[in-house]
Amino acid sequence: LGLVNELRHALATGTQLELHYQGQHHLADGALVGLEALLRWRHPRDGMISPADFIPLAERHGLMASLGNWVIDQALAQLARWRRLGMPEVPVWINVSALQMFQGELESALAAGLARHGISAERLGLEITESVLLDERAGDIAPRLGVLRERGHPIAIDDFGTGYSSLGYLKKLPLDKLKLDRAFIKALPDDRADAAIVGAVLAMARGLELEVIAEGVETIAQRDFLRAAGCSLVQGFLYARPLPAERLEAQWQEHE
Ligand code: G
Ligand code: G
Ligand code: MN
Ligand code: NA
Repeated sequence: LGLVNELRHALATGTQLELHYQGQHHLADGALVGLEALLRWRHPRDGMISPADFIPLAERHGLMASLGNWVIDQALAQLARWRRLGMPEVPVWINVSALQMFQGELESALAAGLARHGISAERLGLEITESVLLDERAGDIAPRLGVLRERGHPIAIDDFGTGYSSLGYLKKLPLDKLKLDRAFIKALPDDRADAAIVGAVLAMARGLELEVIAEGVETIAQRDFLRAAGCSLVQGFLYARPLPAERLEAQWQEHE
């Protein structure tokens, strides 16, 4: 129970939690088109704890709604600050957990946050992990995502290709983007199966008029394969690592 109470404390004070931001780029010219917000817990004793470790804990102990609301508020506060500083006005994308989706407070938390910080919904994208669609409650998701998208939020399916869900949902859900999971990118360009899968996903996405972001792009060879295959957007260490807001600001100021 120690770690849970420490997470409660971190949430109550807000001081140990941070969002880091990773660029999403146009493959053609490297231009920044978006930022993914990635949650970090800077634990005073244990150092950085990955969200992969503490999000399940938050979910088990009923803390996910407040953690999710903290992320929403923090991302919107950051967008407001960047606007004041005259920084690039690209959308920030937050990750939305299954529990946040099913608990049903997401819509009101988003609306309240946008109003509080004076940010329009177009600036806050929502990444929904594909595994959410496996849940038996997933039937309710399409109309709810429809409402959020009508309000202006861009919507992406995250970890695409790993959720073992039926492709039928691509027809039913209101989506803007597919984020192709980095498991498929890792062994490119040599792995023929991965190359075939990536090519097929890109062809399908063109037909469905969805943009694809390839995740986890680390090498020039991967980038060149993706460019030749017609992928338009990329995210990964080759372009940028997730960085604290201050580091990004410093980079932007250097490039001015
Ligand atoms: O940042 P990192 O690459 O270690 O992320 C690990 C996992 O945690 C990823 O699956 C990512 O989607 C998830 N994650 C990161 N930040 C958040 C967040 O704010 N909310 C949720 N629900 N998941 C997040
Ligand atoms: O599940 P989701 O796609 O939200 O997870 C994003 C995770 O991927 C984050 O933990 C982020 O740090 C990580 N990540 C981002 N770019 C790369 C990359 O190029 N290589 C690897 N190995 N991980 C990456
Ligand atoms: Mn993501
Ligand atoms: Na992903």
